[in-house]
Amino acid sequence: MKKNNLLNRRNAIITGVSALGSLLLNGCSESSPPTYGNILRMGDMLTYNAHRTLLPGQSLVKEYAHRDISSFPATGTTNPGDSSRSGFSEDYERFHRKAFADWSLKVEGSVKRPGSYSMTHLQRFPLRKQITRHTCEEGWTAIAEWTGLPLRVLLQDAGILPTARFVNFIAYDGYIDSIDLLDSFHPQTILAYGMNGRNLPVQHGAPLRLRVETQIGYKSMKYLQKIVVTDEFMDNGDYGWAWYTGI
Ligand SMILES: Nc1nc2c(c(=O)[nH]1)N[C@H]1C(S)=C(S)[C@@H](COP(=O)(O)O)O[C@H]1N2
Ligand SMILES: [Mo]
Repeated sequence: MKKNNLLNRRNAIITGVSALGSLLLNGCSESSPPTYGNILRMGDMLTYNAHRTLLPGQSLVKEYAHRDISSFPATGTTNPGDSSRSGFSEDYERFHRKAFADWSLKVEGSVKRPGSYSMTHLQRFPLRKQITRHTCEEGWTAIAEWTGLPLRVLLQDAGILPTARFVNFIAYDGYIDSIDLLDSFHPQTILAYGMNGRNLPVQHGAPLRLRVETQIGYKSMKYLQKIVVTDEFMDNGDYGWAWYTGI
């Protein structure tokens, strides 16, 4: 490693530590994951601690060029409107039949203005496009371009309360998960309605999915139904996987 790189790296770490310091002062970050203490979830501690100590909270993951876009498998639930498969939702089937025209995203919990956002409303916010690599815990990766609004923008529009600490996501197929505020306010954490320049396809989470680029693939929830902001951590078990899986 060249001396310059070393110095840059050292500076990045110093900046990171001081950024973390100011976040701690603001009560915005913690050095232990909320699953700390649960013997079965000890793995969270390793990645969470390392990330939160060494990386500036808002450091960006790598973004790619259009020529890097790859084929993209669909995994887990690929259509909650299919009654012959697990994760079936009658509501989803109804929205799907009308091309999601009357679908809306509910936002509840520790926000000043709980309510629903239609797709037209969501698409009026400033958008972000990013070409990123998705890493699935099954061992494959794929690159796509995502279009959506930063989660931060939605949380600020709903008026996130100062007591809030976690953002929970509920999907039509019954998937429930959460991320902390540092990841929620990360510039690349977006609510995506577009993939590779088209509307998000059903197998990839239509009409709206989460992209948490700082963590492994299963945190990027598809088929979003509702967002609930909470002051306390709710442990949904993550289907036996780690709650925090920083990459
Ligand atoms: N609602 C929901 N979200 C989900 C899943 C799922 O089954 N249901 N699978 C997760 C996993 S394990 C991965 S790797 C990605 C897969 O996204 P893709 O189908 O677009 O490749 O979505 C994640 N989000
Ligand atoms: Mo995955």
